[in-house]
Parts: sequence; C-alpha cells; structure tokens
Amino acid sequence: MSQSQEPIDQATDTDIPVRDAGDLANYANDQLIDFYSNMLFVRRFEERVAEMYLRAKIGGYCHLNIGEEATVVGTLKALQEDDYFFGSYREHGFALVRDVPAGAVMAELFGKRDGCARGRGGSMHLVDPDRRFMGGYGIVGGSIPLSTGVAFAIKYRGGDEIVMSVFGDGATNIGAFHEALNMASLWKLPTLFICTNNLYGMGTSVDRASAVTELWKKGIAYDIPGYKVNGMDVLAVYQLTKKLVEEVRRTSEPIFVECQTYRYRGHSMADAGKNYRSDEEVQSWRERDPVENFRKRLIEGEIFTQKDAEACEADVLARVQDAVDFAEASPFPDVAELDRFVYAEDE
Ligand SMILES: Cc1ncc(C[n+]2csc(CCOP(=O)(O)OP(=O)(O)O)c2C)c(N)n1
Ligand SMILES: [Mg+2]
Repeated sequence: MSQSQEPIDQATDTDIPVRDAGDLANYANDQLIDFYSNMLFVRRFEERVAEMYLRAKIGGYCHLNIGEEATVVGTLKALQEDDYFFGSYREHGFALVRDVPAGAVMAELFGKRDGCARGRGGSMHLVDPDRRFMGGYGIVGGSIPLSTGVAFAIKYRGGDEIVMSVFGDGATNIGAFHEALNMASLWKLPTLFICTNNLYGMGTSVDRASAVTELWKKGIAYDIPGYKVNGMDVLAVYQLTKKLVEEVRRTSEPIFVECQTYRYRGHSMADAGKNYRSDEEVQSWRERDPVENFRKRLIEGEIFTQKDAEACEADVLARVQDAVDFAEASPFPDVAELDRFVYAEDE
C-alpha cells in the first residue's frame, strides 16, 4: 500500500479548505474494504443499540455515533496497537474499531457481567486497558487532562507510544481542555488532540457557545498546530490522522485536529434532535453520508461489487446479532458484589 506523499501544511488562516480525500489508488483493496466494513459495523451496531434502548434492555444515558462513522474509523485506524485512546461518552463506535469484542460492548450497555467494564460502567464508561482503550468518560472534557497525564507517563519512562484524545466541540469550552493543552505544549507531550465537531453540544450550536468557531485554532494559542479535515470522508480523515500520528511520535509534540462531522440523531436517546435544528439541515448532512457514499465510491471504483456489498451487510448484521445474543445470555452482576472494585483488592 502506498500512501499519498502530499505534504501536510498546517492550517494557519481562516480560509483553509476542509481537507478532502485521497485517491482510492493510494490504498490496497483490503484496506478500503476494511474501512467500509468497520463503518457499516458501527452504523448497524448503533442502530441496534437504539432499538435495545427502546426495548428497555439498556438504561441510563446513551449517545450514538450514527453519522460520525468516517471520523471514528479514520482516526482510530491510524493508531498503532500500543498507542493509547481516550474518548468521551460518545464512544461505542471507537470501542468497536479498537477491537473491543462487540459482545463485551453490548453486554456492558446491558449492564451485564461479561461487559467490558463488568457491567459497572454502562454506555458512557466502556473501557479495555488491554487494548489501551482508556474509556469512556461522562464528564465533558474530563478525559483530556487524563490523556495528557498518560502522555506525560509515556515521556517520563521514554516510551514511543502516543495518546489519541478525542472529545466534542463543546469540550473545547471547558477549563480542563485549556489547562491540558497548555501543559501538553509546555512539556512537549505526545498527544494527538482530536475534536469531533458535530456542530452541537446537546442543543447548543457551536456559534452560540464558543467565541472562536474555527475550533482547529484553539490549539494555536498554546503553540499547538491545528488542522481541519472533512470528517464525513474516511479516507480524508485517515490520510491526515496517519501522518499526524507519526509526526507526534517523531517529535513528541502535541497536534490538534478538528474533524467536521454531524450526528443524525439527537444528542442522546432522550433527545429527538429536532428543536434546535431544521430538517433541511439534517437532510443536507445525510446527503454526505459517510457509509453510503463510500460504498458507492468503492463500487464505482471497482473495488468491490454490489454483491460483495450485500455479503458485507449480511456479515455485519450477523455479527451485531451475535453481540446481542451474547449480551442477553450474560448474567447481571451478583448483588453481593456491589461494592467490589471500589477499593483495590489483595491479589
Ligand atoms: C462538565 C460537564 N458539563 C456539562 C455536562 C452535560 N453535558 C453532557 S454532554 C454535553 C454536551 C457536550 O457536547 P460536545 O462536547 O460537543 O460532544 P457531543 O455530545 O456533541 O459528542 C453536556 C453539556 C457534562 N456531562 N459535564
Ligand atoms: Mg458536539
């Protein structure tokens, strides 16, 4: 597989184009199909999560990645296995792409014992330290200082891993975001900060909440280079992120990326997503659908056929069903164990 050798120029003014995709020819067929099947898997998994929520199999808060699949897949696929990932509460898709077993993710959403947090965390607190998937956090911006702390630990012990820290547009208005970016820059910590700008923090649009609406600029105040990418195009996201992951690893200095994306559904399962945006707006983003458009592109580019796409769909649906079956079969945690994991246990 050969990557595009185009230089990556840093965004330095307001006129930067939203970076668009590389050529299919720069990728091996297997990799393109892998990107597609991962995006489709996130889409179908999340649709099933919504259904399971309405069937009261899942309780509490529940935020879906539907619409954001290109950003989820394009960013995470650029990370190496021993790199660390931190996310927000909108993290189901990231867990799946990080290869946390889908059954363990669904079981966690069901609050079951075989969940990836043993049924203690639920939707917002998926975690899998073995895969360096460090969560899943309910506090907006709360994971950003933690991810910076892990980057400090890597540097302190002389490792060559990096940290990918993913958060929403709303999180960039939180004090902890600014403190963490300042420290990451001052101490040159290997962190790739990724902002998923889906235009809203709950029902509040970016321009009502943030004095600076070009979010990629927010790192520049701390001398952190900023980039913006079309977050609806998996190749555009992957191509840029891949280069920046290696840049962070090489220099041990932080970089900031804004992925312009959109969530089709409401903020959470409790929000219909209709009061603060128009149907036309949602429709205009649906026309840029990352999954549909990529499938068309792969068929037109003769990477796979319509028949292959159907086989992929069937395989994805079967795997989602397996995850649901696994979650159903798993028991709830024993009530007698309610206070386990609150304190460290002797070996
Ligand atoms: C510190 C804090 N303040 C407020 C909330 C309530 N809250 C939950 S999600 C959210 C919006 C965050 O939006 P954004 O960062 O853009 O992420 P998105 O949901 O769009 O992925 C808010 C205000 C919270 N969880 N934590
Ligand atoms: Mg947002």
